[in-house]
Amino acid sequence: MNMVNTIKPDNTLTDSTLTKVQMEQYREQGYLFPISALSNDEVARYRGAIEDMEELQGHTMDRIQCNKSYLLYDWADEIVHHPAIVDKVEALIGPDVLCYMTNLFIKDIDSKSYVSMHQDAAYWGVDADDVVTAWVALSPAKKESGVMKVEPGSHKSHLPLVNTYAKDNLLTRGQEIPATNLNPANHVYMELEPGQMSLHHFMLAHGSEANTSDDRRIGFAIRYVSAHANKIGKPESALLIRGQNQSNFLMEKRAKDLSRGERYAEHARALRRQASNLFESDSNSTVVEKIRLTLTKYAATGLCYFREFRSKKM
Ligand SMILES: O=C(O)CCC(=O)C(=O)O
Repeated sequence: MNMVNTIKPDNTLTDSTLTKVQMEQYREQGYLFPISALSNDEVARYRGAIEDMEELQGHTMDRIQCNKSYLLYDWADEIVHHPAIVDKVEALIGPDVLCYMTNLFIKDIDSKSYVSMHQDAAYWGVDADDVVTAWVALSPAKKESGVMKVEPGSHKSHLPLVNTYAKDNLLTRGQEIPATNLNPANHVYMELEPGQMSLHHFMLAHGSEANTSDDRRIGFAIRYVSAHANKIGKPESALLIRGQNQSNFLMEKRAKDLSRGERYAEHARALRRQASNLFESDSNSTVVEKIRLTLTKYAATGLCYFREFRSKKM
C-alpha cells in the first residue's frame, strides 16, 4: 500500500503578501496551503447562494453553470475579486492579473466523481509560466471528502497524458497521467477548512478521489493568468482583475455591471470561444476521438449560440 502524506502546517498563512519562504515553497514544490481567504459569513453566503439556486432550479449546478460562473453570478464575481485571494496571487504572478476561467467542482455525498492526476498546462493552451489556480473550499475539504492531492515538484517537467473519457472523471476528456509516471508515496493531500484556499502552479500534477464523507465537497477553482500571457489557438476571453492587460485575450465584461440577459450572453460567448479550443483534436487523436471531439464541439457551440439567442428575450 502506498503511504500518502497529509501535511498539516502549524500556521495558516494570513499575511496579505507571501513571505520569501512561501514564495520559495511555491517555486520549488508548486503549491501552497492552507491560506485564509474567506470569513465564515462569506462562506455561508456563497455556499447559500449556490444551494438556493440549486433548490430553485430543482437540480445541482450543471456543467455550464460550473464553468466561468463569475460571468453569471454575483457570488462568483465577488470571490474572483476578493482581495485576500488576489493579493496572494499578485505576489506570485505580478500586478497585472486576469481571471481566465473558474470551475466549480462539486462532489455530492456518495457520488463516485473523481479527478485523475493531470497537469492543467498540458491542455489549457496558455503561453506562460505565470498561471496559478486558487482552489477555495466552500465546504470541508478533507481526505475523506476527496480533497485535492498533488505531487510536489512535478511542475518542473511535462508528464505524458492519456485521454480516458472515464465515466466518473470530472475532467472533459478524462485526462490522466499514467501511474508509471507518478510517485504516489510523495503525494500530499491539501486539506482545507471552509474559507481556506490552496494555490497550485498549472504544471503541477494533481487530482482527487471520491467523496466518502457525509457533506458535499464544494471547491471553487479560480484560474489566474498574468495579463502578459498569450492564448494559443483560437481567440478566447478573460476578465481583467487588476492592472493592465498586455495579453491577446479578449476582454470580458464584469457581471456586476450587466443585466441578467447581458450576463447570460457574455457567458455564452465566452464558453463558445472556449469550446473551439477545448474540443480541438491534435495529431495524437485517433479517428474515433477526432469524431467524438468534433461532435462535442458542434454540440457545445450550438448550445452556446442558442443561449446567446435566448438571452435577448430576458
Ligand atoms: O476539485 C478537484 O477535485 C480537482 C480540481 C482541479 O483539478 C483543479 O483545480 O485544477
